[in-house]
Amino acid sequence: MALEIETDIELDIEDLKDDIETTRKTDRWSDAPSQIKELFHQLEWNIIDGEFMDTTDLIGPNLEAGVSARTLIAGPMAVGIAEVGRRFKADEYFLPEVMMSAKCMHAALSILKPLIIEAKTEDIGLCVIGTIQGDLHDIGKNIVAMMMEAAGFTVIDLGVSTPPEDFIAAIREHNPDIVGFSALLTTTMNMQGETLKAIVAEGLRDTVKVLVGGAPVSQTWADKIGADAYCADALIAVEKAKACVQTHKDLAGGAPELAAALVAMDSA
Ligand code: B12
Repeated sequence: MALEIETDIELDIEDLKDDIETTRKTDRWSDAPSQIKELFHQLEWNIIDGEFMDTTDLIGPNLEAGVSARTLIAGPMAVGIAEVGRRFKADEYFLPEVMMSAKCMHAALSILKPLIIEAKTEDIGLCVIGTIQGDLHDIGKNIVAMMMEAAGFTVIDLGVSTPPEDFIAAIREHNPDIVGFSALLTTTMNMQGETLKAIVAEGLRDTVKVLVGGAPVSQTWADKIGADAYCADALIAVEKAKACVQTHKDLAGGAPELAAALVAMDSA
């Protein structure tokens, strides 16, 4: 049984700088053995520094130490890329640095993906996910897709810049329980609404539960466009997706009771 370490950490972007600089003092991974803490720190910093080769080299020792792929993704990898986001926002990093860190995330995720799929023991539902048209950001979407796989969903990933018609074709072909839209730009988040309108126009709305996410997205936005749920991160996405196919499986996509029940999970 692979080691699962508590990764439900507060990623307050404003506090992250102090937190990263005093990382050993804050002891983020308090329930991890010391050897694993060191491996986590190295992985986190290699992503921040965009050290592509070293990042991939660090995955093996972490796995050999017994850490699960899921813990690595939701833990040190998520913290590392969040710090990159903070540096970009603060003009400490520019696009080349961000692209190096993104490359590290992609390489690490592609090593971990087969392990996540292999470890899957149940099939609880089907999820179609994609980054919305015009948007090329896919790190967060990939993390959500992998966490959903790890939780027992079969995931059909439509990739980046996905036009509404591709979502519709995938719904017709795969009959998913869940459809997920990712948007990272204020200029593309509107396409979440447009894609949802297209799903409604095709008469498919009540057959799917629609989850939305991405940095500029919020609960207010999800309410405005009529999505079933906003998910702030991959762990919340998994919890809400599971609720959609288990506790609330009899509620149709678009039902106000479903949206209310999923919002209530945020304060539970
Ligand atoms: C990495 C990055 C890039 C990389 C993308 C690499 C890749 N393959 O993804 C590169 C360098 C290519 C890039 C390009 C650009 N970027 Co950029 N980028 C970022 C950065 C630094 C990090 C994003 C990221 O990966 N975060 C880490 C992941 C794990 O977090 P996340 O995406 O939020 O995902 C989590 C949740 O949101 C949620 N979630 C996400 N998707 C979904 C989907 C579903 C269904 C659910 C349920 C949940 C969910 O779960 C995820 C996991 O926990 C952000 C800064 C930021 N703070 O977000 C800027 C940022 C998004 N980029 C920005 C900009 C402006 C751009 C460019 C326009 C820059 C340019 N001048 O060219 C281009 C746009 C290209 C395009 N057309 O899409 C701005 C957007 C500002 C705005 N208001 O719109 C940001 C916010 C930076 C900033 N502060 O200015 N970028």
